[in-house]
Amino acid sequence: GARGEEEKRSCCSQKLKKVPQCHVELGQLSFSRTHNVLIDVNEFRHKRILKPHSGRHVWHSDFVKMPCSPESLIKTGRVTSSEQSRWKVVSKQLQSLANKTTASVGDVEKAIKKYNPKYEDQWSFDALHTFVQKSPKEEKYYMSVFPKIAELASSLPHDIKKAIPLLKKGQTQSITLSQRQIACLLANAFYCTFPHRNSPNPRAEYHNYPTINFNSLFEKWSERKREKLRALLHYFHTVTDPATRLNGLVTFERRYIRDKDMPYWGSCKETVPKLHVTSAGCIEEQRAGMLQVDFACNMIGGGVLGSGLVQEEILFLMNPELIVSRLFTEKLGDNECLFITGSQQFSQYSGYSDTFKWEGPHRDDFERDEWQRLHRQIVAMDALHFRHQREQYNMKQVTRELNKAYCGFKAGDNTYPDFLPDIATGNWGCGAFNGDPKLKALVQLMAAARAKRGVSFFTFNNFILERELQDMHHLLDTHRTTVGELYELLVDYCAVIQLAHTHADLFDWIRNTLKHRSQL
Ligand code: AR6
Repeated sequence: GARGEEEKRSCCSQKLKKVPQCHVELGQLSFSRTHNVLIDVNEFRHKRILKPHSGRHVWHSDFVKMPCSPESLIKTGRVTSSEQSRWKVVSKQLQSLANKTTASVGDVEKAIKKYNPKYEDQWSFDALHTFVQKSPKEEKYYMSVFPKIAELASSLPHDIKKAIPLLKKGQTQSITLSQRQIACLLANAFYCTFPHRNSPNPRAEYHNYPTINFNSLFEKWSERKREKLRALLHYFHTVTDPATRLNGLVTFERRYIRDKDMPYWGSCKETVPKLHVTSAGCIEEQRAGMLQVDFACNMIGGGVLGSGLVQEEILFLMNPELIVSRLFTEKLGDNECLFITGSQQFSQYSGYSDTFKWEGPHRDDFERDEWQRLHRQIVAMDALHFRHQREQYNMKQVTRELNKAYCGFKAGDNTYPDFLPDIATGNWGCGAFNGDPKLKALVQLMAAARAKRGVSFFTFNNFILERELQDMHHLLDTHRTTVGELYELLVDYCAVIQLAHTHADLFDWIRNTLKHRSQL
């Protein structure tokens, strides 16, 4: 029957590679020029203890400016301009919240505005107010979790004892920190303590970084905000519960490839990689153990702290530790991606966008690697945002997307592709960013072929695309079409589209062209 046919099609590919079966054993966790570890590596090696590494905070443009840095000052007094230590003011507010058993949203707002006096009239907390007011009885824990978040935030000087480097443009750099440290940083984000991060001015010091303070989450009530707050408060509720053991590490790695090290696509000899296509399920549910693609914004996390609620934002809400990347990841350039290894999933959801709902806690049962990181690897890669569909049929744009995907799929230095898991992806760049799903699917297949990795492709309930992609893959496979030949086909196709008044479908066009050529 149809189902049998379907299964034959989807199982015809060889088995997909996944971690932990497919994994290169890691060397000892260690610090290097390009790898900053925020815990004490000796304690970790010998006793498996996650203790903050001692060092010092640095007030410098290469590092995150911390609210507990002695250099961080706050203006007090409206008339006379006297200054005092920011952390003194902040920790006083946090401590007095932490001493309560319950705190109202009014208390939270008042505290936050005390050390953000500039935004007293600008920041609204209406969403947080409405959220708590309207929350059902069984979720009334919110008022008691605010003090706990404050307590967690106030331990910042004990949890982070050295400077956190910024992951800047044009560099390959990584940061490893403990889940506890991430929780503490996120608690500070919740309480909007990070200095220099609030100015919307395009010339502001951090204009090239995503926002990190949560104030934008607390304003402009909507159903979306309700579900976001449910997910995030659940995270804080869990991590502040004494019964929870946060005993892992997470690594954030920015990878950059120079233009001259990018493949010369027109002469690549690889043929299409193995491919598994399905319209059922989604990346994160079905493909545990594979490299999961985050359909990212160049400002990592996109609208997670605002009103955005599509693939990336949902991923970040389910795995809130990802949000801390916004603290230190500069806007991604064309040849770079961010890899996150070890983040934990805390929640489950249903729906998408306006129908998105937080569905309760998730027990993460992933195994851990030698560095005590959960075996979950995510790569954030940002596609181009096309205002008009036509813009994308242009080899400059196509090549940019090929390079970006290649950067996301390529094995890191000193790693053999054989030991890497395959890639779980789908309609990258084809929702909010307006891309053509067929063109983007080919681009990703070409990049994966070059990186020598298989692909598991989720069409997200698109049955037609599922079938068409399987057929196209089959065609390219039988013709032994190489990546270079495909690239040349795209060159021709773009030329046709630029000239034509009507839109020829990419797959139809390739099919006809290949057929025509084989008849010559
Ligand atoms: N698994 C598989 N496929 C999915 C999933 C999933 N979990 N979720 C969505 N899709 P979109 P973009 C499919 O619009 O176009 C964010 O604000 C679904 O078909 O999230 O790259 C970012 O921060 C959907 O239409 O990605 C960026 O700013 C398609 O993938 C921006 O959106 C694209 O999902 C990126 O937009």
